[in-house]
Amino acid sequence: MKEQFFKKQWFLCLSIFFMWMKTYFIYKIGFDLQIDNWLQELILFLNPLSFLIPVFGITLYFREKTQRLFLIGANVILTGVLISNSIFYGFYIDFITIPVLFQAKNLGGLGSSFQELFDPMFIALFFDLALLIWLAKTRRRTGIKPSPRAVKIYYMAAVGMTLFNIALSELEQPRFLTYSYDREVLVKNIGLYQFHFLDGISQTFNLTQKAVADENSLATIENYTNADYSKPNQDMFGIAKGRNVIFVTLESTQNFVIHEKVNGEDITPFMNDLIKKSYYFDHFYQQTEQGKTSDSEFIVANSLYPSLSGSVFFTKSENEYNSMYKTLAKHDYTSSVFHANHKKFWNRDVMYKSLGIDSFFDVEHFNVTPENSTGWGLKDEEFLTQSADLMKDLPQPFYSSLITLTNHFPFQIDDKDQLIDEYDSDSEVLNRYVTTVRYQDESLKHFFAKLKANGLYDQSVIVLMGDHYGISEAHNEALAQFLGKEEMTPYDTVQLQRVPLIIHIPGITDKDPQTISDTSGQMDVKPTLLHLLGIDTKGMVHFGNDLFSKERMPFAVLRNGSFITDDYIYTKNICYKQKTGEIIEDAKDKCGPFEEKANEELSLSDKIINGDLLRFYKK
Ligand code: GP9
Ligand code: MN
Repeated sequence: MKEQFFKKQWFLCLSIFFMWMKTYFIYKIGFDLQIDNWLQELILFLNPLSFLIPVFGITLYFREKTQRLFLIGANVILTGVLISNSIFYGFYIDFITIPVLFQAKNLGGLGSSFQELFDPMFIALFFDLALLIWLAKTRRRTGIKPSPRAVKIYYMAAVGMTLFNIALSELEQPRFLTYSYDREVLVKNIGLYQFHFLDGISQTFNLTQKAVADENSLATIENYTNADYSKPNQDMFGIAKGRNVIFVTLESTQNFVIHEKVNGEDITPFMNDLIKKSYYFDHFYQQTEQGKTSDSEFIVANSLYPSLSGSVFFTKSENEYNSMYKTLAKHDYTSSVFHANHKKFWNRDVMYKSLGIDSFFDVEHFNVTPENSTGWGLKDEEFLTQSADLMKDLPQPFYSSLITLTNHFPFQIDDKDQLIDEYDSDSEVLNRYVTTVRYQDESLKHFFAKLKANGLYDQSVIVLMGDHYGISEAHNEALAQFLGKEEMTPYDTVQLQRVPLIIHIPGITDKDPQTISDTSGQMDVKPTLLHLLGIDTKGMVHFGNDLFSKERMPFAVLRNGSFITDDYIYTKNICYKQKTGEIIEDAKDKCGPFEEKANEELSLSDKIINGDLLRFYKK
């Protein structure tokens, strides 16, 4: 009976086998999944089957010709899924989600590096397909339909396979499904195709959230945010009252470049010097996800977590928000963004309106020539200078956000702008990165000089913040060399999510500079700045806390569910000592309570965004 089944259904069995092997092959060569033991390897090896057996099994109900066509079609589609994920992973160290597909025009960085990322090995993924097509054409059909009993047994085996897969995963990593914020954990356990399937379900579920939400949905969240509010520190509250805010987002700038040298030369001499006259947060984490720069803008504006999939700028631009811009408007501030890219990039033109930003100076407002451009467009030096000119004519007080661009992958600058040597490692990307960071630093120096010259400097607070990482885990080997480590662990990867936050208040911070090492994150920027400007955030529905408040608990949650406190770092189901990276065995006691808080914040924030709950906020 069994043999008969395999004999009759040889085309189905072969299709499953080929696709299974191809999937495992891409798991191994296309992604860099951390596998710690044989059980994890076994799960990875088996998990494609719990998708392929049931889905390909549908064809047991088909006529043979349709069956062959379907299986060949499915092979083509799934091979496409494998290749596109592998290319995407090579660039973002992440898996494709449905919203990402709708922002395809933003995958600009991918375009320029497509050739680099296309592995000739991908061609091997088509050999089986050719063989299947040839077999389908040349081999006669057996012409016998499987008996209902055979189909039943087949599906029982399929269900058994899926349950076995989940049971093994639970055994290896208890409650892995509750860690659904981490895509790598999901793919490793339930499999790539199953992950896409779940992503589809969760996107659909999110869409229904708005319709079922009402005022009560917001009330429970307000209980949390009100209890989480930290009172401003009276010595700091309002110290910058009435000043302009000039907020510069430093593209792809990670904290590891600060106070660091290449060939004996500082990478960030200007910022190193500025830190001596500013408040500098050296344990400040970026909390962005797939929306990159747009996520960092979203976080700073709202103190809400960005979406797990895609960019909120695209998926939730129609929502109502109580952004910092809207609060500032109530205190007579005008707001503007300066960024020398097209206004539609990241859907900024639409989202900025929802956030209540008064004016957007996009690329059209700048004088851009081939001479003053590189990589992604207008060079930072020109961008900042021209922005300072435009800013001078704005009604004051203003909040201006400036987003730099030169230090963006692929990190290219002209020879004459290269002020230090490239780094020397196997990663061209990291080697060039230090030179574009150095260039950005020089541009900032000129920008400050310009602000002093045009009179804005003394009446402003100037904030510099890195938006997200620039060097991904794909360059771990070179990073380890750079940082003088043997290898990079998940603990190191979390530590690398630190970006600089520098708050410079002329006349104040130069007299009393501070380096603050409490754990903090981009979510904390909004309450911190508003309190410095003398605007209390009590009653606002947002997360994050004033970094100067004495009541604040040092804490930062990354969007994938990892979190950091002054004592611990929790990531990939491991609890580490924050200072030493030592693994803590009694993780449940130490990291457990914070894990609950981290997950609660992420889920409440998701509820606000998916339910568009701030439309019910009446204050
Ligand atoms: C593009 C700039 C860079 O306008 O913000 O975007 P990123 O790729 O870093 O999100
Ligand atoms: Mn960016």
